[in-house]
Amino acid sequence: MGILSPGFRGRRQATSQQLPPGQYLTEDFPVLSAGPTPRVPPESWELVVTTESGEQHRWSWADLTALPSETPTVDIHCVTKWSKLATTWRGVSVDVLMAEIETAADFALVQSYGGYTTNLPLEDLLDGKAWIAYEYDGAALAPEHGGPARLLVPHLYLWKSAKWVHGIQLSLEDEPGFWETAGYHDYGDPWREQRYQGD
Ligand SMILES: Nc1nc2c(c(=O)[nH]1)N[C@H]1C(S)=C(S)[C@@H](COP(=O)(O)O)O[C@H]1N2
Ligand SMILES: [Mo]
Repeated sequence: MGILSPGFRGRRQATSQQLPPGQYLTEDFPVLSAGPTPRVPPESWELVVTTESGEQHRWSWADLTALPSETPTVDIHCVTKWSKLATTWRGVSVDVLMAEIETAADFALVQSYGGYTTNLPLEDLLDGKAWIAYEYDGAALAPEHGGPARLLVPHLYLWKSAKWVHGIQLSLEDEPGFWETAGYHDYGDPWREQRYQGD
């Protein structure tokens, strides 16, 4: 014993009532946006997944909301050090979208209405770890929190959960997004406190 600190492994489940290192609890829901809130009416909202070969797969709002949804209850962790435990969302698992897509890509660059981008390994979007979320706490997702729909990837710092999600570019190579280019960590695991490059 003693190599792993208590709780380092085996307690990474949602709603573990444990906080990653350096985080504090908040009850309210802060808004963090790098620019103005884009107003995207659901009728004109679209999600486009583009594969490494340039093939595009599109979902309208009607398409998305007709797919089977899930209501994950998860903890969320912002790199500015607030965490919120047991938040409940509704959304479509990224697995459902990817089921119809053939790709050999290892990476995803997620693109938002308004120009924000963030990158992550494709595997971090799969196997029940990520959703295209369109409800929060039983109500339509508010525009300032990313409505009509945002990515939700709760096992990584929340900057990876792109609000107003519009596109996912799949690729063989990792391409840094907005905060990653500005010096934030490429991966962003809160349990390993990967806040900045070099952490
Ligand atoms: N499109 C877009 N998505 C974004 C951001 C942003 O500025 N633009 N900020 C990120 C950051 S740094 C955080 S902490 C969370 C904040 O989500 P919230 O405003 O719903 O709390 O959104 C992430 N997704
Ligand atoms: Mo953040």
